[in-house]
Amino acid sequence: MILTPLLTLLSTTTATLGKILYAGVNESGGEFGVFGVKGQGLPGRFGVDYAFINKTTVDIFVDQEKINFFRVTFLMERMAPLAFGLGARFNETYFSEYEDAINHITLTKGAYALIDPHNYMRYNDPSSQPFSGSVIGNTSDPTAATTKQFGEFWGELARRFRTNPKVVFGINNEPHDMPTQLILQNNQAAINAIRAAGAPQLILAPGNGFTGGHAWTQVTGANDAPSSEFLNKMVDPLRNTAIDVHEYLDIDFSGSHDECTQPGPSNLANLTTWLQQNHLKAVISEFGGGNNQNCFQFIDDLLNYLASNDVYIGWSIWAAGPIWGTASPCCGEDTGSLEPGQFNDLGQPDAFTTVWANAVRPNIPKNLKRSGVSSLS
Ligand SMILES: *[C@@H]1O[C@H](CO)[C@@H](O)[C@H](O)[C@H]1NC(C)=O
Ligand SMILES: *[C@@H]1O[C@H](CO)[C@@H](O)[C@H](O)[C@H]1NC(C)=O
Ligand SMILES: *[C@@H]1O[C@H](CO)[C@@H](O)[C@H](O)[C@H]1NC(C)=O
Ligand SMILES: *[C@@H]1O[C@H](CO)[C@@H](O)[C@H](O)[C@H]1NC(C)=O
Ligand SMILES: CC(=O)N[C@H]1CO[C@H](CO)[C@@H](O)[C@@H]1O
Repeated sequence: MILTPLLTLLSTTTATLGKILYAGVNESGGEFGVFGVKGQGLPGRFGVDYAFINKTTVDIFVDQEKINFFRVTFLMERMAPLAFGLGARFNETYFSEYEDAINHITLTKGAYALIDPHNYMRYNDPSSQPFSGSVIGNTSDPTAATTKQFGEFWGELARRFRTNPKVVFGINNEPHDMPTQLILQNNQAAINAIRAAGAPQLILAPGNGFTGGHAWTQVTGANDAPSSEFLNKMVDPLRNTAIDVHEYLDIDFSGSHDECTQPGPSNLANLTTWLQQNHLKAVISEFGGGNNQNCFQFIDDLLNYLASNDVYIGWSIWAAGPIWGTASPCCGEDTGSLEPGQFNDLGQPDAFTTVWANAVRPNIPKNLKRSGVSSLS
């Protein structure tokens, strides 16, 4: 019924589209306000502890910058409260606040929105992310949510968005320090549930090691198998799933240093080969760099590399969002967030005026995907 028209759209590709289909920015804030003490900020106050977007700045990004892609973070412990457990029962207040943000981006502005449960594939204690909380599907941990529950959660989320062609489903933010096979299982449960809900949109699936592109073919954590050994085994009946990759350009790939020293192109080379060999595509949904010429060059190099390699279909830089204040989501106190109209910790204009203007804006493709169901092509 609903599936049929969307599927019809899915099969119509437009010849004039560029190779990079999606380009944009992270909208971070929906996961804020829980850090420190266990239970802090749950459920939290909208507009105080957490917020999703500032509609005015989304409008600036779409109308003036012509981007078409926003990754919008939220916290699973708020969407599926601990009192209910992970699953299909949502906090309707939080959901409607989130839906309002997604609808503004997609229905009002016509851009694509990547739905991002910002949970590191963990659930039940976000107070010390990325390390707190039980790993989803850990059968040795009686307090852990199960893979089945994770599927139920995704089935419900997908059901609620299945008629909106402009959403993209991001399975989870940055899994790490867990068996790579379990990431595959959880990803597969999400894919199955999304498709069973009748939702045909693009899905982005993460790997291990904070889904770092540079480490795709490497052991991560204590001794977790490389993402490359398992992430080519996912099955999507609609063949509309891509790999979700994060790639920072500083010394330890964390995005916490001012200086860029890790070149994107050479660090992504093995991932690129793996994607080609496995006929897969990827979106770099997080990257970033500081407010300095060296980083501008590194970002420029990265975005040029993505543009010139077929396997990459999109990117979103970390991060804008309504409640960063002067805090720097990336790369030093002189950077600040990418939110238009704000200031950095030194009281100077934030990264929208510096990093975005120097390194991102010149790389925004003109022929981004503007219509149709989110897809690989
Ligand atoms: C749902 O979220 C709202 C807004 O944050 C909050 O006031 C309410 O207590 C939450 N309900 C549950 C069951 O968590
Ligand atoms: C799974 O749970 C067990 C028991 O709590 C714990 O020892 C183990 O570290 C957990 N595994 C992961 C990947 O977190
Ligand atoms: C890329 O693959 C080669 C060959 O397997 C390996 O020697 C090298 O360490 C890998 N590079 C990275 C960054 O993982
Ligand atoms: C939203 O963004 C606009 C434009 O930068 C700014 O003037 C306004 O203060 C912001 N609103 C909030 C609530 O931050
Ligand atoms: C630079 C930066 O803030 N990177 C962060 C990107 O988001 C993930 C998830 O919140 C963090 O782990 C990174 O530190």
